[in-house]
Amino acid sequence: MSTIALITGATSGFGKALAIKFAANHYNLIITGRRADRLQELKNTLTSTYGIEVTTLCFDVRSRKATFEAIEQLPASWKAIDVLINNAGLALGRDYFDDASLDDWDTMIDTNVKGLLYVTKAVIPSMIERRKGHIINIGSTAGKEVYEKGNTYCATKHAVDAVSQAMRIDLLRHRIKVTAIHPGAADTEFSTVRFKGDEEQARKVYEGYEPLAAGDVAEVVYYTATLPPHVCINDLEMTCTAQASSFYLYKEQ
Ligand code: NDP
Ligand code: 8X3
Repeated sequence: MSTIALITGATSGFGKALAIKFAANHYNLIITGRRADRLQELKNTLTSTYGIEVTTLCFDVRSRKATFEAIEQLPASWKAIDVLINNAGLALGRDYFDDASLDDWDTMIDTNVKGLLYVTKAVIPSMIERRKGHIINIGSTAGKEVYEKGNTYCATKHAVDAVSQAMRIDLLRHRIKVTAIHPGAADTEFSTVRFKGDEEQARKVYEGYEPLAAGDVAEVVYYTATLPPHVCINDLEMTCTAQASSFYLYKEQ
């Protein structure tokens, strides 16, 4: 079997673009998400366009049980995952700390932090056994700097940054690479989810400048995944040219 990548959150945005990029380069893929119809549609497209093999796993990364069950029931040949891309995640709300919703906080923490930990813990035994593997965590510029009304989303992405550093140290002895990629503003379904379906508010986030596209992030992730075995990009922040950091975004009037 050729190289296998598992991509979480492949039903949209970065995850979908990553699936297309890796499929175009002949990886066999395990694609995950909660929306079964989108997973099936993507599987059909990838198998017919690129002639690769695709397995879909439909589960919620917030559920420890569902996550471990989904990965444990994979046939042995599919368990030999070479590249794990922890991409599933979300922001919910953009509110002052005192106004923000506790439910939104729970969902972000459970998805962005605990979900990433569960998926990784379920996948790594076969990497450890084979002394080979690459974990790529999708963080954010929000994981490097906190911004107003970003409170808990920023905290979850700071956690992704810290966990990536910790994994890199603890998995050294197993020869597993750990890369954290921190994108800035990118036009995906991210803001529609954040603003709970308010398309107008979501659209405003990307007005007046050219944001990153999902494909830009996929290119960079693919580059980090295809370096020689002795080379690892540990930490990489990327933004569109109009953005310097979480604070500085130049919008044309
Ligand atoms: P999208 O909303 O387009 O995609 C998010 C993906 O995550 C979907 O495939 C969704 O699948 C999946 N997902 C969300 N919650 C869960 C869950 N509980 N269980 C399983 N899958 C889940 O957003 P992006 O592509 O932009 O976001 C991808 C990652 O990139 C996120 O971690 C985000 O925080 C990060 N990021 C985004 C930036 C941006 O500006 N867009 C910038 C920096 C980082 P489904 O709904 O089918 O479950
Ligand atoms: C998404 C980028 O700036 O909306 O992680 O937090 S931002």
